[in-house]
Amino acid sequence: MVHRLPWRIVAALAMLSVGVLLLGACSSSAPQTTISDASVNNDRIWSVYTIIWIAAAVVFVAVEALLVYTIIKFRNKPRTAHGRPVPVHGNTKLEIVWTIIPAVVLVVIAIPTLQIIAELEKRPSEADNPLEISVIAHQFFFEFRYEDQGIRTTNELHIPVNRKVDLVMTSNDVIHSLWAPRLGGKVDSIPGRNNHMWLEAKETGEFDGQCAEFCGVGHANMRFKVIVHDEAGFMAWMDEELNPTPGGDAAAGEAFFLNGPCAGCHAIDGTTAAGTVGPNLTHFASLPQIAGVVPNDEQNLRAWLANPPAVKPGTGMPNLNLTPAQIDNLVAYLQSLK
Ligand code: HEC
Ligand SMILES: [Cu+2]
Repeated sequence: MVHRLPWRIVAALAMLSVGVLLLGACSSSAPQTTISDASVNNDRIWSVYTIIWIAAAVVFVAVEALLVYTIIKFRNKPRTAHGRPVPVHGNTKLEIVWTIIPAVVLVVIAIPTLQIIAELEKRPSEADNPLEISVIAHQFFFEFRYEDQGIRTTNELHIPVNRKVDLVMTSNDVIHSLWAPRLGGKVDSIPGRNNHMWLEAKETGEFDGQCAEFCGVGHANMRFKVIVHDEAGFMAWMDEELNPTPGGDAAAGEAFFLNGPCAGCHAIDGTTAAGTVGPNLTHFASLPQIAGVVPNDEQNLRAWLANPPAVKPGTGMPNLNLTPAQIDNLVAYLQSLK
């Protein structure tokens, strides 16, 4: 018997370290954690999570205590044992108790859960002064339209802090799902249907998000960012979108290319862009023509980016509804790809 002991210790240590590692993964600063209080809606979910966690911990301790007690109390005692254990059949009192306790636990969990589901499903009212944004999912990028303000963005959801954002979600093709784990979600975008979801960020900053519903070959690249601004920053952003300062920023263009829809279809060697639907753009600036139809100059590149099918009818590159600022940045970046 003694020779088994080290193995048990090793196994116990291994389980302990796995547990510690798993707990480490719960850090609320991880970029994709749902255990985050960066938004009001995640806070609400977290409050139910806490209740469930405590209930589970109590049940765990009680059951393990009973188990350990039983193992010790009814263990095989070689010196006193004479024959088999006494067979027992049923114990009505015990069975009633262990039916009622779980029922009570489930009710305790169900009440706040249902309350919070209802709260999260409810559309913000006028009194909340929500910012309404339409979300149109495409293979493989998200388009955000601020209809009242006349602004459109791709893969960048700019929102103000401490204000409810009312997202009206649909899809252009297949089912997608918008999910920014630290802020909340996820709700499906379904063609021909408007789904609703609200968010209220409590912190400014940048938050990662992605499509959470397998939607085709570009699914893994269907990422987006939520940029939460303070009140003044949000106004400044809107202002810049509506009246972009001329002259593009190549670094911003590159960031947009790699994180936006472009990388889903195009590859650029030496970067993470590895799409295969469209041409490889590693040396785009050295090409004589754009899409083989017009000379490769700045004006034509702007026209191409603004609306490819208008330059080359039937082309496989869709109109991505880029904003003037995005086009400026992309032109600066693409022209640096010699
Ligand atoms: C849905 C896939 C798709 C997406 C998304 C896409 N493209 Fe394209 N792109 C294509 C295809 C296909 C072509 C080839 C068009 C043709 O020749 O008819 C192309 C062509 C181009 C060309 C001309 C290349 C050449 O060799 O002449 C440029 C430049 C370009 N895309 C830039 C971009 C940028 C910048 C983005 C992101 C804003 C982007 N594309 C997003 C599919 C895509
Ligand atoms: Cu998707």
